[in-house]
Amino acid sequence: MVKAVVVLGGSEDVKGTIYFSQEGDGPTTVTGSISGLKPGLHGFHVHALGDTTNGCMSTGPHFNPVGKEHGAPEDDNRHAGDLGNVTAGEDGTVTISKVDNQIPLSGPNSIIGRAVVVHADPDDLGKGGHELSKSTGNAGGRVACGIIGLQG
Ligand SMILES: [Cu+2]
Ligand SMILES: [Zn+2]
Repeated sequence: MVKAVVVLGGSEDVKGTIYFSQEGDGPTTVTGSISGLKPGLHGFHVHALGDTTNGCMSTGPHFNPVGKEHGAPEDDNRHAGDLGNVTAGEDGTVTISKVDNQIPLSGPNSIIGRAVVVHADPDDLGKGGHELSKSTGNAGGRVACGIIGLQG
């Protein structure tokens, strides 16, 4: 079992901790919670770089090791980092429970050392018809991020 953790920061109000775990070559389980969000949907992605020297802006684009377009988690044509949306309740909190096959914690496409980014707006999952739909899902600003690190 490989485990990883992300402590989200980068904005005044939004806080959270996200956990990843993977058994062998199986799917990766994502759990955790976020608080301080505006109620509603927020894009939730793995970005390519674990670089927060310029805040969340320096984490690069969506992690995309095999050169695909932006999409929904269940699409074949998606960035590996496309984890869709999280939904904040009226109190601004989210409890995350996802399982995904494209975010391994070891091997050449490992997400260790990369970043999780939470966005201001909904991810349109590539289907919004906006010029940014096929690259970012037009999910708006980056309200929180953190670097994915190994956990014991
Ligand atoms: Cu993103
Ligand atoms: Zn994407």
